[in-house]
Amino acid sequence: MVKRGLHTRPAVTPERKKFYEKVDPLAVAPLWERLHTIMSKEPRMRAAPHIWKYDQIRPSLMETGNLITAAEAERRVLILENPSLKGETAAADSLFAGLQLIMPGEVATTHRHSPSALRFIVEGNSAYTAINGEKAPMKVGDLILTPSMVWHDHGNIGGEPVVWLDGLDIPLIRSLGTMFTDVYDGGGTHPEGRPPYDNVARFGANMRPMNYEAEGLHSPVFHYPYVNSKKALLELQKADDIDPCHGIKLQYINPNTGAPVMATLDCYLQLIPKKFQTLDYQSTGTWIYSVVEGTGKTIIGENTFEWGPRDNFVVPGWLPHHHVVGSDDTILFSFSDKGTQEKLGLYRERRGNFES
Ligand code: GTQ
Ligand code: FE2
Repeated sequence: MVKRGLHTRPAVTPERKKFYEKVDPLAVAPLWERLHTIMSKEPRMRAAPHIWKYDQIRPSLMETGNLITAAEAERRVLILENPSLKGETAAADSLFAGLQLIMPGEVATTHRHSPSALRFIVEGNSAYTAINGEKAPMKVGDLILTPSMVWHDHGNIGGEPVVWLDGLDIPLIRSLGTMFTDVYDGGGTHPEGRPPYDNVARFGANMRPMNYEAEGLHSPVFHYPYVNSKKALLELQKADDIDPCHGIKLQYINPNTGAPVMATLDCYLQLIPKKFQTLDYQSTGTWIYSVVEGTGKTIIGENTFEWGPRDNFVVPGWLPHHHVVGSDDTILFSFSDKGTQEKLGLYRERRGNFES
């Protein structure tokens, strides 16, 4: 018996070539010519790892403040576009990321869409996102959700520019063919809803209104203030219960179910102590990081990325990676398609020292 490698391409004999050309107009094609390109022993992502250094991008981002208004742009965002996915409006195979700027006095009008979105505040404390008219004041390090098909607008009521990281599931929604969008009342602003922090009070204190019936696939909390999440991490540091791969890594959850905050986006905040070096972690998930505090570097396969506060980097699926933290305790925000993959029974991970 002939021993063959996995999915090798058979020889293209003149006879076969002629056949392939002949059947092409029938809209059929031989799978044995393709198998080696579609099947791989392990995942091969199209996206390469990449880092966006905030200091390098910030001057250009601020320049957009004069280049176009929030009103004209609808959303004034510089896409964090992976160089290996040029023109595809994506930071990775399954995830979109961008840096959004809103200038003092500006409003980004109300719309809604089937893609889910998250905001992680990077700079400035004077903006808000309104969800169905309920304003969530944006403070550096806060996580704010705009779940699928929920009305949202942004505004800046202070005197400083405000920047946040946008994370969306756009590549996934595009590939599923489930894109829907609506503009509110020809571009206006949603009427005032519940008071600020209402959702945090109602659902964010490990309590909820009596007889509340959960609905939807997303968390009823849409604002996770940094003061709360950072406090949890600092308290947990006392327990000295440090995961070798992740340090102290907390998942933001839907309090009704314990599930990820949204059906297609899964968010985390982690503390890695100073001088700590994590063990390699490899998962099918794609991870996009935003550095909140501290400096260090992340080794992703063959690449080393040095980072500090406000830098963003992407770890595409199945690349072993570990973090090396500098002389200060470090806090990293990240979001992922982990939750999406788990719903489909596809998520896999490996921890520690391994060679493929
Ligand atoms: O702020 O509503 O980066 O709808 C991309 C699409 C931001 C937003 C993005 C959006 C938004
Ligand atoms: Fe939006």
